[in-house]
Amino acid sequence: MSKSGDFEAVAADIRKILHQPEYDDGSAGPVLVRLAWHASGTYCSETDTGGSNGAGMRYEAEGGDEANAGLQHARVFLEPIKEKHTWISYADLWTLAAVVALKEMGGPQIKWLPGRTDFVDDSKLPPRGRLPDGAQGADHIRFIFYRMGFTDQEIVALSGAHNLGRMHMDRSGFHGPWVPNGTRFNNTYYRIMTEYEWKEKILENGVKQFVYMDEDLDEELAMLPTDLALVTDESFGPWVKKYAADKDLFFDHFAKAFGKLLELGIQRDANGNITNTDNVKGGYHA
Ligand code: CCH
Repeated sequence: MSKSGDFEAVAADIRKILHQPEYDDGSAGPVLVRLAWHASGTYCSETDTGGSNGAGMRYEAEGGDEANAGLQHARVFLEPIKEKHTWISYADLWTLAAVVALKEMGGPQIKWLPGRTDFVDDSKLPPRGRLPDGAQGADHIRFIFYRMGFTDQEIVALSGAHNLGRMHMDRSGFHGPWVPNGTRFNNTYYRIMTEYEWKEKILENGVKQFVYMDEDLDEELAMLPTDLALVTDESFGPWVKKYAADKDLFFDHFAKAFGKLLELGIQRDANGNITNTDNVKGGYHA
């Protein structure tokens, strides 16, 4: 147990659970980043619903969305930390874990503010289907990310999180890592996206993705149709090229966009205190 509000103590314990030799490529980091993204990425700016506040993914209504398959692994990694630091909300823990993991994997420092609660406001619950479908193209990506209030540049920057981790057939239906070293944050994703010749492949489950293999690789690399849609799109494409050429620019833009993602749906006063979580009627606490 730590003193209430000692986020540094929580961050230190998050660092300790990142190394998971038995899991995937040995790191919990990528799936923790995805947990924070899926918690936040349900936001709709027009209706002010969804977002990380409330940590609704703990419950079937949101957690059962097929897009969230596999994210229970991330929540299980974090459970001992929640048990030790009981005062932190799940919503803060999930978002902080991503920020800590990104930094530990060599990524940029991302601005993070606490204050989310685990109060689930039924009127803010996102309907299913708010998260992107990797089988689609540029129009779909815009439809999903514009709803959250992101620009084309921010969409391309955020997509660079696919420098991390891998796809799992039993979770999403897709298979394989995007880059050879998916536990280090880098701009490799953009570089290989433009440099390599990606071939269409239909997996045994009928799912279409794109792959690349050569003799120096231990494993075939993979791209989603949505990933490659970024290269050919008139407005996304120039940002892919810029981030491929300039890692610092990518890190800077990624840090800003990811910080914005974690704040979707959260209103704060001048001191950074959240102003829209109190006095909500009709919800429930964890
Ligand atoms: Fe993603 N992502 N993502 N993604 N994603 C998957 C895995 C990760 C899409 C589809 C998929 C973002 C945007 C998109 C991560 C971070 C981000 C998988 C494989 C699919 C499919 C899941 C599995 O099988 O385990 C699509 C489509 C889009 C946009 O159009 C954004 C934005 C972020 C974060 C900023 C990370 C990290 C992973 C790896 C997870 C792991 O378990 O290794």
